[in-house]
Amino acid sequence: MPIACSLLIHALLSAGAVPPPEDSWWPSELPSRVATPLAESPDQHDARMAWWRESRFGLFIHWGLYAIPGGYWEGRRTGGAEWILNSVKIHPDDYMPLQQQFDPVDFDPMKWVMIAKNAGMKYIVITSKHHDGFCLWPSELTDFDVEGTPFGRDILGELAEACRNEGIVLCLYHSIMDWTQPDYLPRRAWDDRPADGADYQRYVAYMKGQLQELVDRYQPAVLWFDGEWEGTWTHEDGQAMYDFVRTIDPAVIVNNRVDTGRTGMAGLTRSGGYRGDFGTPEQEIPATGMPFGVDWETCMTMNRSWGYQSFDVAFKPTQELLRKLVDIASKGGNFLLNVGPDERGRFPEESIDRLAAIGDWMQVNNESIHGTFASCFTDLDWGRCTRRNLPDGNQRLYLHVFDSPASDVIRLPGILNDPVERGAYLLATPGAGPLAVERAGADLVIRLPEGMSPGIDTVLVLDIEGPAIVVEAPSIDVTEPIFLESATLNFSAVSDDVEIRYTLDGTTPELGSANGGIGPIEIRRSATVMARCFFEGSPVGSVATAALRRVEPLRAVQTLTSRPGLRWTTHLGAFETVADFADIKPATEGVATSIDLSMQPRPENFAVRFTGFLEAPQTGVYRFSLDSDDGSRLKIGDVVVVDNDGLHSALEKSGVIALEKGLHPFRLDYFEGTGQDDLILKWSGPNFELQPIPAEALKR
Ligand code: FHN
Repeated sequence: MPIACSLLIHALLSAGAVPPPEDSWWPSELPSRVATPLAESPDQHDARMAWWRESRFGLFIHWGLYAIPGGYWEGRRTGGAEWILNSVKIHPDDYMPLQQQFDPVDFDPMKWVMIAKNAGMKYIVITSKHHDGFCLWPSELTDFDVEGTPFGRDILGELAEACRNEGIVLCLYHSIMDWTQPDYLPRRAWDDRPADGADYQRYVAYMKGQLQELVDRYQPAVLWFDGEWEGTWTHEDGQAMYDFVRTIDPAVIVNNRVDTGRTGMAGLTRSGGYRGDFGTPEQEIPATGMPFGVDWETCMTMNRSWGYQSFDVAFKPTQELLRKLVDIASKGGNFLLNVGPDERGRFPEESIDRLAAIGDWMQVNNESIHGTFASCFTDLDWGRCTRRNLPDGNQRLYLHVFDSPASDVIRLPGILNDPVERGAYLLATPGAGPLAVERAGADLVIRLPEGMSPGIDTVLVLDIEGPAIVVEAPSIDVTEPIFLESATLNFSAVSDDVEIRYTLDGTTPELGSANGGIGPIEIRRSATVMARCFFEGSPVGSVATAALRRVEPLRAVQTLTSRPGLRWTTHLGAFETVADFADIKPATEGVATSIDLSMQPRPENFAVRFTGFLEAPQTGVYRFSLDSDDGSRLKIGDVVVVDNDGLHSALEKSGVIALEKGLHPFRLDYFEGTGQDDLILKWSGPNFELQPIPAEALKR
């Protein structure tokens, strides 16, 4: 490198102006959106998702007619924000005239975009249409849109232009549920508009027509669906909608609320072919990172409301919001932080202040967020870690120090990589000279600058040789936690440079304990297995535990005869647990050779009970996976094998039981409250993987 150039780089470094890593774009141009085929390969999928993964941070905007009442109705403070039509039970004929009051004279799209950009946000998701059905763009398909307001301007069009000018990516939220569109079903209970002429598939066609308008006019990079939970929207509708939008725009990214596979507010996507390119945890952050390759984005309000409510002043402090951003990025997710503009088109001052403060931090530290991926550590007691790969094959760790550790050092537990010779430095002042990095067994220890007070989050940078190798608890590989005659154990760790030691009596493994690295271990008695890694003679990482029980199989029952199929009964009522319908007379009954909801008597507030026998094809250990919305419970004989009871959105639980070959009394109770309904029961057993229970195994 010519001297002059190296001096320039040195000057930049010492001035704290660290050139961003090569693989980041910001802020000069929009990212390249990659069009891929519907049946895309993993590499094609990665190419389509790249800009979104790189972004890590976006602005959510909930704005519409509901900003006018802002949580008040007929002079009363009702709350409800964007849900006010529903929560105050307002008839559409009384709600829709708000259209004539919509005149946000202070709407300034460039101001909105610059607030987002200066906060370090890379995309904006705005509600093109929320549940009330009002459209923020001039639609050819309805008069219930912005064109029919005193304001009249194309809000989405103006925002799209401001985004393009500033290198911010425009994305659109679009609600499937629509409380005012005449073909949408179900009607709200207080909505007495006749439903007999309503045609739900005509509504789906209307929705597709509007999505075509939005794609053609504004080219949203993400379609953020919502309101998928009412029973009228099916998995088939969701699959078709995903395919439709990915066909009209092969580069578009679609969230998992387009389909019906979202696991409630936890937001992740159930297995089984449910569509969606990323999961959507809402108002919560997953406790740990996700398996590699699972994309997700937490959406969250700054206060308690998505839509504007003047009295909702419970804004989260800047430190809390910023640390959520860092926590999410350290788990490999995106953060979609919401603002609800008021009826004049203004962001609340509290929102502006917090975004500006976050922007001050991002101005210095944005490379520790943009383009990074999840931490290599499960748990750090002083903060979080994000990282990126470097062109030379090394890895850059960004160490986010939230709280000053007592001893002025931070410990990186179990990391076997050596630091590159440069050592560690403060991202904010890279030229201030390296920080001492020492190896302490399997840990690296970094000495913090004297008296450093981390404030909201102080970022240290440490480059390590090669991809991170971090030793944590070994994994104890065993098929099931119960066994009949014997069980086979295998132990594994992330590196061959560590030894694995284990015990079977629940005591903590020592260096002299049994060696877990010499192949499968067979046990024939119940055991509490504990395993730990050792590096250069010292323990490293946490202890792994597995309780394994030897059991006797449940005896099969002898019956004189059995016929194919389970008996089912349905029961009507608003239940909260499966016990609630135990004594309610059946409304209908019949026989089923598969477990599904084809017999459901109505979309909501019903229960189904399946009774009969389950035929175990051979003696062995069986696992049952029960996925339901709402509650369910599976009993075999007198054993509750899976208890998935209660009012909840889609949730999967599983349980194991040892069965003798033959027939076993079987009872599955399920109830549905309101919204989405699902009941999926699968089993696995000796020599077969998880699958639906075949008809030949269901008797009565
Ligand atoms: O009902 C909506 C709500 O109004 C808001 O849009 C949130 C944001 O994700 N989504 C639904 C509630 O889960």
